[in-house]
Amino acid sequence: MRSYDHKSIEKKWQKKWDEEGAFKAPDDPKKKKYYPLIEFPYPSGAGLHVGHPRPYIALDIIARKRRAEGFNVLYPIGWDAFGLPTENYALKTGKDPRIVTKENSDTFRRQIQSLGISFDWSREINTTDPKYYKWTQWIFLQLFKKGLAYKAETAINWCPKDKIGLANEEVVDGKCERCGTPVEQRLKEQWMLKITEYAKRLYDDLDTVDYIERAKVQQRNWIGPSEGAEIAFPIVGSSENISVFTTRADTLFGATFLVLAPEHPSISKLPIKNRDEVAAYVVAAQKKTAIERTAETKKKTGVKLKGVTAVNPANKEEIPVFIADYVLATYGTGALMAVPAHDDRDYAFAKQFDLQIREVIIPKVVDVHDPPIPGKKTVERKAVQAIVIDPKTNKVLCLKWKKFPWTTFITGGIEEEEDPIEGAKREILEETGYTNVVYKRTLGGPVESHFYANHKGENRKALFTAMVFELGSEEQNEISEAEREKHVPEWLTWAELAADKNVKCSEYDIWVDRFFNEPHPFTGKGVLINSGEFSGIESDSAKEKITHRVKGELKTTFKLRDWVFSRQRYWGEPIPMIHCGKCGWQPVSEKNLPVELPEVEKYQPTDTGESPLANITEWVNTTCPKCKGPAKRETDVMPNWAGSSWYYLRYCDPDNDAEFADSKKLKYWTPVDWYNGGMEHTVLHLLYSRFWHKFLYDEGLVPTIEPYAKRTSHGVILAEDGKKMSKSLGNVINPDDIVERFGADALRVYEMFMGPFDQAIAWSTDSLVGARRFLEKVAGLHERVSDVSLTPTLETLMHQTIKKVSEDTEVLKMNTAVSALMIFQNGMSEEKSVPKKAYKTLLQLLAPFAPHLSEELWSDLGEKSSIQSEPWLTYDPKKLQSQTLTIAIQINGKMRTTVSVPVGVSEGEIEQKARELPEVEKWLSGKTVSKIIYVPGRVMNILTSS
Ligand code: ANZ
Ligand code: ZN
Repeated sequence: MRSYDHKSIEKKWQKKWDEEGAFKAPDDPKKKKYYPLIEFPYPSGAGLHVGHPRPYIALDIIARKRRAEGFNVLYPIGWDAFGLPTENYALKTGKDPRIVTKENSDTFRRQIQSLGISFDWSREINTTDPKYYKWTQWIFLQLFKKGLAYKAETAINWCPKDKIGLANEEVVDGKCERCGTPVEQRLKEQWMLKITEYAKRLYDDLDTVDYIERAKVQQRNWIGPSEGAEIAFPIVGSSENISVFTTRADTLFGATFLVLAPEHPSISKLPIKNRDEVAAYVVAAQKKTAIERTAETKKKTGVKLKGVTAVNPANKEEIPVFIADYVLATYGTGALMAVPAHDDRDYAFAKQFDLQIREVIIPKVVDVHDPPIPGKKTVERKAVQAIVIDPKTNKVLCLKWKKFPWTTFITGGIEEEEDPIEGAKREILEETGYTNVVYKRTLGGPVESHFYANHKGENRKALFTAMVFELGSEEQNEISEAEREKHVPEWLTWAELAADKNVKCSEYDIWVDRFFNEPHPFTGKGVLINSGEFSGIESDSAKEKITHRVKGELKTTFKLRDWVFSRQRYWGEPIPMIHCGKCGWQPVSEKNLPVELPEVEKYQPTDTGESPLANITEWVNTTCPKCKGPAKRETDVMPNWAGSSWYYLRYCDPDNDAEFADSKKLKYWTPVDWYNGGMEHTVLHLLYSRFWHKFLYDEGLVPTIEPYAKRTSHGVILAEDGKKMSKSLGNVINPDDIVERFGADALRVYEMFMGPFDQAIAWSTDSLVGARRFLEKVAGLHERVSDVSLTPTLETLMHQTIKKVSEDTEVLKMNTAVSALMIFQNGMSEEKSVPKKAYKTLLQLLAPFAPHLSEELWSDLGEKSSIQSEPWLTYDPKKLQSQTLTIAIQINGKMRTTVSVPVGVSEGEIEQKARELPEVEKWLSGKTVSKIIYVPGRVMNILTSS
């Protein structure tokens, strides 16, 4: 092979692979299987862009490597073809979405096939094919039959432009993910899927799978378990109870009012006197999104329910009840007990409405330097800390201790009956001599402080209160001898105090915060006060005890919401349900599946927000499956997440018309061993399909509890300008042009080499040229291949390369794997004759990356079978260490330095290497080398004249 004619090579091998069915995955349970999966694409009208294949190529490398390792590999692809862009295109052009989908997927197929990816095309699927969506509908019916699909009027996110209901996940910063229009709230009857029923398992079972950590973290946060309790508050003069969800049952004694979501179902049943005012507020609240309603910064609004009083079950106090939009109907019980002393939003609300704020938790601090010593007795004390400020200088009066390296505020115990202000003044006088200080304020409630009192040999549990005083005059008494021996007073600025490492006061941060900031709630855990028999207990243990006392129930609530499964659009799977006036919602009989999407004239959603299907009366009107009376079909369709929730199962048995997939085939092929996809799908598709899979598992229809054993994610490829590639920006790179000019292999190698696989990176056609040159060099070596044996250096390099490529590809470090191949190629280029063994190794390691060229060069070597059928290479660990020698370098007989060189290098090379060393350069500068004496493998002595 002389020149590298990528066009003919690539065409030739693609044809051959296709004819031989090289990548067909036989259902052969005797063989060990491997199932890599990429997220099947949405075939858009724009065609493939160079970002699409990045994951396809990466997992193609894995797929090809696995085949070489002896696995039976299923690497499938298909089309996730329902969705808005096609529908919007149909809307604009009047073209049937079926035809548009066919054209687009034909283009995608041609483009992907030109890249030589080893997909098993015989298993291609298309979610818009009635033979496929028959089973999507069938799974929906199973969900319905198990009570996991239900219709509910819910406030949904509504995009007024797209005229479509959006799932929470499709709303980004309060705007429609597709078009950026601000989202409104609308009440709409929707099919919902009860994904919340699986919340705990979806959360817990993440421990059983090998997902990229950030995907796990995102799913965990999205599912968002919150451990707390449900506690009932009776309503005075009514049989209603208002149940609240709280994560802080320890604060129950501080619950001074209740707040209900405006949509709370009890509102209609409560004896409310101001109904009109309440109704008006409810209407206004429903227009807002959840994000707007719960924003911390927002001014609180709400309405008091006049005539309604609740009873705090802990202390039997009667407390008022409000509705406010910061409480969400869909979280917890849709009602909360407000504890303004310890919750920011409740605090803001209480300030706004002038409601009672009662502190029930105080902070607890433990001295880090002198923590309590277990076994020592604990003495409880009340104490004050006085923060004395000199208003002229703004300095703080502190004590510098003599026997300890401490700086403290003025501190002292106070007696039970003593007035704390007087006690503090007494301490100031005793310790500093200042006689004239003026009390200013107390810095919030006390803090419980635990430490070991060194001087007394006992543990202390002190209830500290901090007070601020101002120096009235400089007048100062003599300080007693005893006090002077302990410490001396000193004025410090706040900055000096902050920089002082010896501040011996565990409460310091709390006092500083309260000194400088507005009063605000303490939201941390701590010790209970004002809580009857529970006072003195710590938050964590109080939660359970108080819940128990008031007959509440410990409960875990999840942030995850049920999945809005209806779309009032056309291009989706019809929801196979029929509504009968007499029998209610009835499932379409399974034998009548699929409910095919009828052809329509216009794809415009109706102005009432109903699906275009609602206009086709001959389709809508049908008979009730139960009573055979007249009934109407559901006109909503499924969201574009439906078909992708189970597609990986269909690949196992794509043509089955009797079941969604044969159970033996599923048992053999599933779970997916390695699934790569975009991070943007983590809480959508990835979570949804885990939910469907678990449901199917419960039905005994799939063999594993999780669909995907492993999940990785790729970074997107940006345009050359660093922006997202998009048709509207005109910066899309079409792989067709690249394949035409440089070849699929160059594209493949470049996409793997361009940067770390998991990071976003900008395309660069210039850099692609480098990948192409590398392949040309590999091809160029061919004419120098001969049966010579390996040099020790090349042998070491060969084993190192096998190791590096094998290991790096497994963790998707494709860029460093390619660079190892480049180093190996470079190592060979230095040899006069290229040893055949090394060259074959290079081709085999390169084959998953650049399969066409590797096949070509392989067969040029006279090999009869495909390079694909060669087993994956292994390295010899003993041959990894490069055989290097250390040569001592002398100058005029004096040892100056050493050089390391591979075994077998020539004297000239050693000399050249030595001369490049700075130490040697220094000694030789201005001199002429007269002679070199080389003792092979040991010493080189450089002699100079003059
Ligand atoms: C009393 C309390 C006291 C609370 C306190 C917090 C601090 P997470 O952690 O996110 O699960 N809450 C309960 N239901 C709500 C709803 N439907 N809409 C808005 N807020 C709601 O939040 C749980 C806390 O959020 C609950 O605990 C409740 O306020 C509030 F010092 O109860 B808490
Ligand atoms: Zn009926």
